[in-house]
Amino acid sequence: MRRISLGLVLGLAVTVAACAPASENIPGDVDVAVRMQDYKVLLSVATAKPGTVRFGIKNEGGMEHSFELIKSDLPFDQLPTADAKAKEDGLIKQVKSLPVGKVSVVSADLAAGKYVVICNIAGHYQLGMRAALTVQ
Ligand SMILES: [Cu+2]
Repeated sequence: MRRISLGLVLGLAVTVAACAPASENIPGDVDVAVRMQDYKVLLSVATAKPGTVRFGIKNEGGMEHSFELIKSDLPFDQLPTADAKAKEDGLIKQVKSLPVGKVSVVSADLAAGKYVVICNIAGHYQLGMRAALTVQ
C-alpha cells in the first residue's frame, strides 16, 4: 500500500514538472535583451548602434505576450491607439506570439532614430508594456 502511494506521488511530481512551461534563456551575445513581463517591457540597454541590431526577447510573464519594434518620434507611451491596441505605423519587426517562458531572437537593420518596443496583445500597451530605444 505504501509503495503504491509513493509511486502515485512520484508520478504526479513528474507530470507536474512535464507540464510546467520550459524556461529558455536569452543568448548572451544579443545587442538588446528584452524581458516581457506582466505588464512591463524591460530593455537591457536604452541605446543601440546603427546597423544590424539583434534582439533577444523573453516572455517572463505568466501569459502570452508579443514583440513589436516601431519606429516613431512620438514619446514611447503616447503612440495612438485603436481597439485596445497601439497603431502599428512604423512597424519594423514583430513576433506575434511569444509563449510563456520562451525566447525569440530577431535581427533588424536599424538607422539612427527613435524606436518603441511594445507588446501589442490587446490592452497590454496601455497597461505599460512599452519601452523606448534610441539608435545613435
Ligand atoms: Cu503583453
